[in-house]
Amino acid sequence: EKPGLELAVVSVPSYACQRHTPLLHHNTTLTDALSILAENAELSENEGRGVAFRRAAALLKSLPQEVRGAEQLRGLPCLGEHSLRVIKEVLEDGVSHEVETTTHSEQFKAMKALTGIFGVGAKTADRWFREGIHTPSDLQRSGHTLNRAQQAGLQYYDELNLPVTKAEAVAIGQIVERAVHAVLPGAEITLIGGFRRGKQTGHDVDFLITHPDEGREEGLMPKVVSWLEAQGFLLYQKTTGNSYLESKEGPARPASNMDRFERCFSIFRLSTDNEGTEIQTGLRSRRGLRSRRGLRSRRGLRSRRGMTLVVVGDHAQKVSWVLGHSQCSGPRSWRAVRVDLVVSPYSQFAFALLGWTGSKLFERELRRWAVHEKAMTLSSHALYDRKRTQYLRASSEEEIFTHLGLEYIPPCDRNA
Ligand code: DCP
Ligand code: MG
Repeated sequence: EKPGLELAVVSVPSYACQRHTPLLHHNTTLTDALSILAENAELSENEGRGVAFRRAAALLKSLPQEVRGAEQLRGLPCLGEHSLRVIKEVLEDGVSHEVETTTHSEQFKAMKALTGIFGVGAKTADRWFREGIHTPSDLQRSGHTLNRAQQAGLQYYDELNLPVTKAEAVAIGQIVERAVHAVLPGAEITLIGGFRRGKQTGHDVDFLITHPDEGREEGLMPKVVSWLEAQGFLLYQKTTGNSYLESKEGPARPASNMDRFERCFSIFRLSTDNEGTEIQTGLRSRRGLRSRRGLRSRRGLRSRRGMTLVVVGDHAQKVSWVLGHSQCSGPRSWRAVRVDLVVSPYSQFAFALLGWTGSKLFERELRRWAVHEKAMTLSSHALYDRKRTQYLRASSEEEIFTHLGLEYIPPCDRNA
């Protein structure tokens, strides 16, 4: 026994939605290992296994200090046999054999590369992998017929796999706001997803749109999309209508986790050449590059045909431009960014906000808590009390937590 190393944790609740989980925590070596195994399970469509690893990782993220020995884990929930084995291995040897094997496996690498294409899920990627397609280039050469989303995903592959910065998210937010206010003044736009939880980067930018006068938001998305398209802001978009009312989804069975809001999956063309937009990204304007010529070598910028390597401060980004048939040969003045837009009626706004802030595991745990501990069903549209056979209204996230008998957890502590 090493005195003083015992975690000062009397009891840790077992649902992630009962805990505060900050973005920065003390056990990243362990959670990185577990996340790889979770990812591998999800890519192999073993959802149960994936969730088990995610829950174990989330538990470690919520601990107030670093775990240094397995004895400190005694009595903690969410740590299954397999996760414990991996944790012990990492604590003792610094690495887990299973994690090493996974990261080096051809299948894992290929599945990650292929599902990294926008519009490609695990099922499709697995089918291609079995045909010998391991990379986006293999796919391009294969001559497979791709849908519109996948074509865009392949075309902008490198850029869409660059993290989106907070500054870029803010710049996109300004464009979305202009678009929404041009077609519906008074509408409200909220940044949701990982950025609302305080993340500094994301794989996309998510926005929730609503209007205080219920009903005014109906049919809003096609108008917003038309405005954005006319202004040249969209490289790709697919809009799906609101199907909540037609879904006849009884309160007892909110069939899937997918909600039924009017939604737009898109790829934005974000200008990095705009004098008015201060974008703190590695991608600088052409004019900016020229005037900063003196800084070139210091910042480590090198240009080759079709390839730009930009290193700004500690934020190094490798960008291989997919110039395609474009006539321009210099560095491009815009980048592609994945953006999700969701429209919610005002009366469902609090539920939509809670459901779209994440993290995915936090959401899953909220729904599990509701069903198993409270006999309620929670979705991004509503909360239904099965015992009282009625819907419970809420105009804020705080009220929903209260209905669920949970302590309020702010967005920055939902990073489970
Ligand atoms: N969400 C969900 N279930 C889905 C889709 C979304 O619970 N099927 C919620 C949880 C997510 C949020 O919506 O946190 C946004 O989804 P993202 O995939 O964009 O995830 P994040 O924004 O959290 O992370 P990232 O930084 O990768 O974009
Ligand atoms: Mg997101």
